[in-house]
Amino acid sequence: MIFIDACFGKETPYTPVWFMRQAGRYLSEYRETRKQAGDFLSLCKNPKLASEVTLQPIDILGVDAAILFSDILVVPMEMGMELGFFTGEGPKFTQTIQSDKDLKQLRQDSHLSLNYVYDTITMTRQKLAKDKALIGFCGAPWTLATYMIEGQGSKTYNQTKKILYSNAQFLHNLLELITHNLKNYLESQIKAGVNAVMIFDSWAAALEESAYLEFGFEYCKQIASFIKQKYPEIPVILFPKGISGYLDKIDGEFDVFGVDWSTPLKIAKEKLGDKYVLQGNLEPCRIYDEKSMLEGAKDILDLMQGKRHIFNLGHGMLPDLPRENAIKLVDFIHQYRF
Ligand code: 1CP
Repeated sequence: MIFIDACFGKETPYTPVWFMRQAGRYLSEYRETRKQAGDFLSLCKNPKLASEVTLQPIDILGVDAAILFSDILVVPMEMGMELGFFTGEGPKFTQTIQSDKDLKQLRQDSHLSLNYVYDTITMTRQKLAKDKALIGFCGAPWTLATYMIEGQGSKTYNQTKKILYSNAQFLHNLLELITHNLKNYLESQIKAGVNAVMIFDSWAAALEESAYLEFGFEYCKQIASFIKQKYPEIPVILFPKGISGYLDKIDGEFDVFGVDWSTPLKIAKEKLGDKYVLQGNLEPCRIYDEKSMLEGAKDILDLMQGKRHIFNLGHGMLPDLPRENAIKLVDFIHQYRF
């Protein structure tokens, strides 16, 4: 698999490419399958339909890897938190985690209730071409903790940060519990058939450097080490979004560093390019305009020269991006010669 070879820094005939959130509302096929499922959570819990959606970008765009269709929030949900997805508002938990009593009620073994995810993986791996990789994923402990404490997405993360600065031990206890759940969850995904795993720390930039290293990145590293020690053949990708100010502090046992669009790729290459394969980092909004998109892609490819690089966006596809351009982008990357 070209994608897996690239994750380990091996030479490949072309730069492999996939897009974060490549399955989603910008595809009419996705909207149709979601309608069939009823709603977003029912789609996640229906292995046959979730597998269909996972495969759509492979057929439509021709990307080199599929990413499991699910959501990072199924883990807190199966730890015992009631979750709803509301149109226009996004995900919301009915209760939030505020006290030791709340913490005690959370399950340690949520991975035993996520069979719908593993069934989606097995079904998808059976249908996926042998040269295409299947990526499994989870949210990072810090990013999940923000949803569990705030109850929903947040602009300021003030409740989570209030706890961080006034009751650090409580936050560490929660992060440890989430980390424990995620290790077992990713291991179960690997046993079900994923070829690589990715940890999304989407809200890393909410924290100052010292706080992120202690409450965020440390737990990503623990999960990565756990996976690498047991499954050295499975690449681990970390995506801590928005931490370009202290890339020199990044270390740990993982294979690929996901570069977000706000980080100049040149700087990521200088600071991390020898230690990790880099994945990224086209600004997704460039896809609105073909010329801007191809210019941005060319700059990235010319900088990386087809070495130790996986092409991706610097964050997820947006619901109104034109699919025709996304198809052209994949072609452009596959045709590019250095
Ligand atoms: O159909 C819909 O309207 C629901 C939109 C949607 C989709 C398509 C949500 C709700 N989740 C997903 C799928 C999803 N989520 C994937 C599928 C695989 C793929 O990439 O194609 C993945 C990997 C995620 C991961 C995810 N969910 C993240 C981390 C990645 C990122 O984009 O930063 C986060 C933060 C979430 C939470 C979430 N789920 C959905 C929404 C709208 C949100 C964000 C809420 C917020 O703004 O806080």
